[in-house]
Parts: sequence; C-alpha cells; structure tokens
Amino acid sequence: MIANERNLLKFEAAKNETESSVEETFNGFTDSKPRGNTAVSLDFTFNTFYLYGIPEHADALLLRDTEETPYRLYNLDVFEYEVHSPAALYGHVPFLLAHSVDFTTGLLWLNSAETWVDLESGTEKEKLPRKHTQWISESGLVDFFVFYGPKPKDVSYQYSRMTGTTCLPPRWALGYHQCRWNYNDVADVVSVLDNFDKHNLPVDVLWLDIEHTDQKKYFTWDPKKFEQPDIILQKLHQTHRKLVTIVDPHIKKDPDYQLHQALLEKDFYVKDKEGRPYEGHCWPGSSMWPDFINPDMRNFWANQFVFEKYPYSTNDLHIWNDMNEPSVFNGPETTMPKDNLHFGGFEHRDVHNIYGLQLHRATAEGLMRRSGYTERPFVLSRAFFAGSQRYGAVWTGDNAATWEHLAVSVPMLLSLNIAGLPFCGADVGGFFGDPSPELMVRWYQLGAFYPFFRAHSHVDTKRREPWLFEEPYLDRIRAALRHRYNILAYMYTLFHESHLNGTAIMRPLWYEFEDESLYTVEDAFMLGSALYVAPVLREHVTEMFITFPGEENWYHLITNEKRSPGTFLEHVDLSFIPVYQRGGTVLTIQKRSRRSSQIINNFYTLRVVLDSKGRSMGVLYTDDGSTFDFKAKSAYCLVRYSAFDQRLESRLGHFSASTFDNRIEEVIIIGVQKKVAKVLLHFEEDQLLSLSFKQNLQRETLIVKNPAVSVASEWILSWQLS
Ligand code: NBV
Repeated sequence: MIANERNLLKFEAAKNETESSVEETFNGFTDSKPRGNTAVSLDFTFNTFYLYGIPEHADALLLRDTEETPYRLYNLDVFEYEVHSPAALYGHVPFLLAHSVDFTTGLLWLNSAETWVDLESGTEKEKLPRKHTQWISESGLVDFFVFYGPKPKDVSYQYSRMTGTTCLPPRWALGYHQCRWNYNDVADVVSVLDNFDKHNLPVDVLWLDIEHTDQKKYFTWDPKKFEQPDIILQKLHQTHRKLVTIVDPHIKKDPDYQLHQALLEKDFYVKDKEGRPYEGHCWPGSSMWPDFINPDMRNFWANQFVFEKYPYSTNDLHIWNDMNEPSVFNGPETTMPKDNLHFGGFEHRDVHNIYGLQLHRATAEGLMRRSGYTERPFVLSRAFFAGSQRYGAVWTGDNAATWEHLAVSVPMLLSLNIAGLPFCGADVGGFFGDPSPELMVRWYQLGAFYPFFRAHSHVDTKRREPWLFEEPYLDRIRAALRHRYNILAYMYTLFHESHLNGTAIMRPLWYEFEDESLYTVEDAFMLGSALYVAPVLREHVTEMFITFPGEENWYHLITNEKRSPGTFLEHVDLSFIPVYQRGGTVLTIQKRSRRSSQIINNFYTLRVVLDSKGRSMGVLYTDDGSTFDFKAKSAYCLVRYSAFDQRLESRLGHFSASTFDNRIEEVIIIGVQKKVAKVLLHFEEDQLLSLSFKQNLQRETLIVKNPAVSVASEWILSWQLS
C-alpha cells in the first residue's frame, strides 16, 4: 500500500476571526460552519483490483470504481433505500480490505465526520493491478491504521486488537427473533407466543416496537394496551424466552416526563449552535437528544436500566436502539444540524458517525450494570461505527419485501462481517411491503444462516407470522427455523471464536479459499469454515448452478448427498436449502426440535465429514449461555474433535465442571467408502465397548447410534474395516 502517491494529502486550515463567513445553505438548511472549511484528505494505492469493506451500502461486496459518485459514509435514516447504490445508510465503518493472491491488507481511516471514498482503477500506463483510493472527511484529523495481514483472517485479528471483538452474545440471542411494528397489546403478544407453540415453531425472542410505550416516552408502557406487561414477561420466562423493547434516543419534550426533566436539569442534551438544548421533531413530537458523547450522560443513561427505574423490566428484557443516526424528522437530511454542539466543544459534524455507537455503548453498559455485571447484554442498534461490535448486534434497517433486497442482504452482511461487525442480520421478509409466500420461505431459508436472525415488518403491512401462510409454505418455514436451531451450537462456537480473534462468522468465499475465481462471488458464502450456503435468491427457481469451492468434497447437511468441487446443477425446489458441509470438518448439531434455545438437556449429533485423506477436525464451545462466568470463572468447555486413521478422538481443550453436560446421541461419519466390520468405543483406561452401527455405502455414511458419551468428556471411537 502506498500513501499519498497522488499527493492528495490535503487539509483546510480552520478560518481565523477576520475571515468572512463560509456559511452554506442546502435544501433550506443553513450550516453556519463557524470554524470555516476544515476538510482533510489522503490517497492510498493498492496493488490489486480487489477492494472490499467500508460498509454500509446497499451494493455489491466488491467495491467498484466510483466515477461520479463516491461511497458516502454518513449515518442517515434513509427512507425506502435503493439497492445498487453507494449512497450513505444508517451506519458506517471506515475500514477497507485490499485482497490478492499474495496479500491482504486492512486500512482504517479513523474519522467520525462525514467521509467520502473515491475508487479508481490504475491506468494501462501503470504496472497493473492497481487501485487508487481517496478518502475525504469534512473535519477531524488524518489518522489512519494499516493492518498487514498477510491473510484475511490475520487482518481481522489485527483490526480487532484495535477496535475490539464482538461481545459474546447470550446464546438465546442466536435463536430466532419475532418482531413487528407493532404487536398491538398484551393479548396480541400472548397469542403470538401461543401460536408458536401450537404450530411447533421454535422462537427465542419477541419484540415490542415504539407503540408499546406511553406516547413514545421510552422506558414507559402504554397505559391501556400494555397495562400489564408483566403478563408477557412471565409467560416468556415460563417458556424460556426473552423480550426486547425499543428505546430510541429522541426524548419527548414533555414537562411531565421525568426522564426529560432530569436530562434538562443535568444539562445533558445536545445543544444548538446558540448553546440552547436542541429541539427537533421525531416520533414523540417535539423532542431533544441526549448527548451521548458526554461520559457523564452515558453513565446517567446506563442507570435508567436498573430494575427500579424501568417499570416491569426483568433480566429477561433486553433492548433495541433505533433512530440513532440520529434521525431527526425536520433536520437536514433527516438528521441533526452539523453546527449543533456536544460535550467537549465538539460540533456535531465532528462526531456524527459515533453518536449511534455511544448510545449503543451506554445501553449495553446499563444492561450489564442492572445485573451487577453478571449477565451478558443484548442490544440491537441501527447506527454503528468501527467498534460497535463490542456492544451488540446491528441490522441493515428498513429493507423491502423484494427479491433484490433478499439478494443484496448477502453482500451487505458479508461486508459488515469483514469490517469487524459479525453480529448482523437483515429483516427477514423485508420491512416494507408484503412478501409473496415464496419470497417469505426463501428469506427464512437464508435468514436461518444470518448471524442475527429476526423477522420484522412495517406497521402498514399484512400480518405475516409463519402460521398465517398456508401449506406447504408454513412447513418450509418451520423447516428453516429448525435448521437454525440444529446449528445453534456451531453458531455459538463461531461467535466464541470471533469474540477471541475478530474472525468473520459469515464469510466471503475468498476468506476461506485461495482462489482468484472466487473474488467476485457474492451470492454464496461460508458460515465459519465448515458450512457452505448457496441460497436461492431468485423467484420461481427450481434448478440452480452451484459452484463448490476448494479441493474437498461437500455433503448436503440433511441428505448427505455428495458434491465434488466444481459446478453442479442442483435441484432446488422450495423444500430444498442448499447448505453443505465441507470435507475435513466435524460439526456438532442438535437435531431434536425444541421450543427455544434454552431448553437444556439437549442431545448432540456429531457430523464427521472425512477429507480425501480420511481426516477431519472440529471444535465445540459451550458454557452456561448467559453469564460472564466464562470469563470471570473460566466456566466453559472446549472440545476438540479430530479424526484420522479410522478413529475419532474427543479431547478437552478446557473443561469446567459447572458447564452442563449434554450427551452425544449419534455420530455420523461421512466419507467412509469401505465396508466396516466393527465400531469400538475406547474410554477411560483401556475400556472398550463394541457399538452397533448402520452403514450406507452408497451415501458413504456410517451411523453410530447412542455411543452413550457426554459431550464434555474424552474418548476415542474407532471403526475397523472388514
Ligand atoms: O420504530 C419503527 C421503525 C422500526 O420498526 C424499524 O425497524 C426501524 O428501522 N423505525 C425504523 C422507524 C420508522 C420507519 C419508517
């Protein structure tokens, strides 16, 4: 990487007192720019054609030459956003990855002001491949960091040392979330929950959008419709599920609203350019915005989540921060004026892109504080910046129920993953509009592999809970939901890995395979290094060419059908989810259907897929699923599986007696091509047990039922050929 090759290191000196005003007016809004023009810029050149990152844009994963319109990084609430556009959306990470066969390099442009990134391919006269980039921010410093790789995972690791890794979510947060703007009242929520059970559909979390509050005063409940929210919380608790309520940063300007009065008295609101609390318009009507840049304000905010302050809240209630770009209905570009003032004398223009992150941070702190720092928080945020991963999940905002939006969710989420924000998802079903039953099914089939899996819909759409679809659609949706719960233990293990090393969870193929032909693939992805997901993203598709990467065979997760590397025409009718396990991996799955992730005493199936040399490896991480004991008391269990020479070994990397003890009810060994005579279990000192098994030579599978070993123990299973 070469910095300043094109001599674009520039900065505008702030104006002095004697200079005339540089005030600007746009769309009827005037920006007084009291410090004059203060932009900074620099160029970076990379010796590759392949640049990725700088999310969030509803666009391809591979960054393109920008010609007239640069990528814009300025957190905005965009109404009905278009796909295939470099325009700004709700959150941004000024981090880019340059990738080639020889190297991967990361670049972080650490600036929270409005930023534009221009990309241009090198010309014929230069030694190709080359890509030029120019970064321009409206204010702030030239402050950048380079991460040398040399591989994508190294860059993720190095970048995460600086900006942090994803917090390990509570395990339930990886289950399925059911949301809608809005569930109407307590009875409605209870009936939704009953219907999940009635129709045998697993769910972990129900969500309440803005209408659950008393006149959009957050931390309150609508006195009529949600008079007794404790009924909901009790019911959720009894069925091992959780609730998420929305808390937005616009605070209703109402003298009777205690939170507003306290914020005014403490002088904690963002100020207008004259130094008065800034007033704008949002859901509650006239509103004000707490200054999350102020650490004392964040501390005050965190205290609002203590159980005594937030009526009816319990440990089962978690939070959703929306509209935190911040969204201001009557502000310039639906956000705050840039000459507003924050703590420390910063103008809003300087800190705009971290406003949302600081709210996310203060909320996560509040949830930890209320439990005495014992319980892990879950907070979803719409706005984000580099580092937001430390506070919780993010999503891609108000998408639409169209096939284009389904398809673009893949590159959007991949881009977030490689920019250090792996805990992300898109609204399943599409927020605006009514999805056809087919689109709904395909979205669930993809959403089941999003790191964050939530269905959500706009208040004006038709109700679309799964049971409102006829057969066979309901059945297909149920199957997709079950898929998610089947792989939950694997997902959780991936989150743990990401928590340690900053690794992406949903991965572009080039993140896993060194093969230039994969650099432009963005309609399929790896989930960790074991699963390949090639979702159906178009309407009425029953057959699809799938290219299987790498050198090892792949086996369908359900049918165990084998696919060799290369391109294959797969039948993908509506019941088929194209997801395959890579040769050489061990996956721990849970096949029994459950109502939620928290039903313990579960049973595991080990799926051991041998590579061409008869080897295989995998890891399983488990802990209590919700507390910080995995850190504070090292209360977790890490099992390493390895297969070679016709034996499968289970070894404990770490074992804490307090982690619950689940049983392995089945071991499936795939890729066994010869007839097996005997399967033996070796445990403790030289104890041997002969196990019964079934073999399907055509499918190359060897199935051992009930080996009667616990997941948290050491043993060896061997198979002898006849
Ligand atoms: O709170 C209402 C919605 C919410 O459902 C959605 O998920 C957010 O992205 N919110 C935006 C505000 C209104 C959107 C039109």
